[in-house]
Amino acid sequence: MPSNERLQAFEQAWLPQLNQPLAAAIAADTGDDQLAAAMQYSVLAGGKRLRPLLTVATLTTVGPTVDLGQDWRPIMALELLHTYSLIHDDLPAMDNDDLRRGEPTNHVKFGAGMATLAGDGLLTLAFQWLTATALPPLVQAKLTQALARAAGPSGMVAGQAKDIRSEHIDLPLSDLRVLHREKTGALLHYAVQAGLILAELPEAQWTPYLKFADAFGLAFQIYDDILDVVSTPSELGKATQKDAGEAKNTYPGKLGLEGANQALIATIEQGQTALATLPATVDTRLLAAFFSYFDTKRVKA
Ligand code: GRG
Repeated sequence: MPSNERLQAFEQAWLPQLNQPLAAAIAADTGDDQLAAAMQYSVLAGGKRLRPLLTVATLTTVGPTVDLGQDWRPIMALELLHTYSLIHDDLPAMDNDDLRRGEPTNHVKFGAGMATLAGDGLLTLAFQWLTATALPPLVQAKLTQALARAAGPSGMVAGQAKDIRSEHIDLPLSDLRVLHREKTGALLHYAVQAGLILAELPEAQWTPYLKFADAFGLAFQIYDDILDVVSTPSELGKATQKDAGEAKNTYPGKLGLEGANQALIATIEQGQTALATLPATVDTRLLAAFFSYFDTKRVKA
């Protein structure tokens, strides 16, 4: 089966299970109706659910059959946290964007104060959901530690701080890689790590999976930068051509579109090489299929 079809079949099998309980679960855990509405608005606005899908794919690859049962909330916690980061990133004090996931941004709809609180609520609820089920206490503790490290001041928040500070400053490519690793890569790293923790795979066996995750994360950001240049707002559901306008540091800005596409192809190859180092008994086709998300033909040579 071609990779893109494998990924589509996997998405079709899992998205309903991941999405269906979300609205009611957010409402059940939120003590204010307007706040719940603001939180639900962005979570239900139609994201790809790439991060929880990566967690389930890792679990499927490592473990036996996956039955989320009552335990889907620890997996969707990451989507809550990711959505918080988008809401806060869009705020007037940050990127000041009006369109996200094809809809008006949270602050356009609810005002900046309520949007800030919707983000705060989602960030906090993510940690509540990590520890809300009957998973073994050590698994809960490891998930909590790993998500805090990925999302907080040693990960995504640090990357966002660098991003804000480096506008109108020309960063060397090596610094840009660090920024991307923190801002975008850390949550994708965690997405795979969460699958390894949930599967209770011994840490000595984690390296190839995490190398795959880190290559996927860098490729994801390079592709996001490429799409900003080559797409229209209606294709992406958000503003485009923003990076150049704001003199942001990007791969296309530093290497040109073709150079960025070459870097994307090389990064995908690194991820595939990492998967190839896993024992032959591990079926890596599902994780490898995630690379079909990147259309390297968007940029004509
Ligand atoms: C506010 C602390 C804080 C951090 C914000 C996520 C983020 C950090 C900034 C968003 C800016 C950006 C364009 C990052 C590039 C990668 C990215 C996170 C894209 C959006 O993720 P997708 O494509 O979105 O998975 P959907 O809507 O499908 O979930």
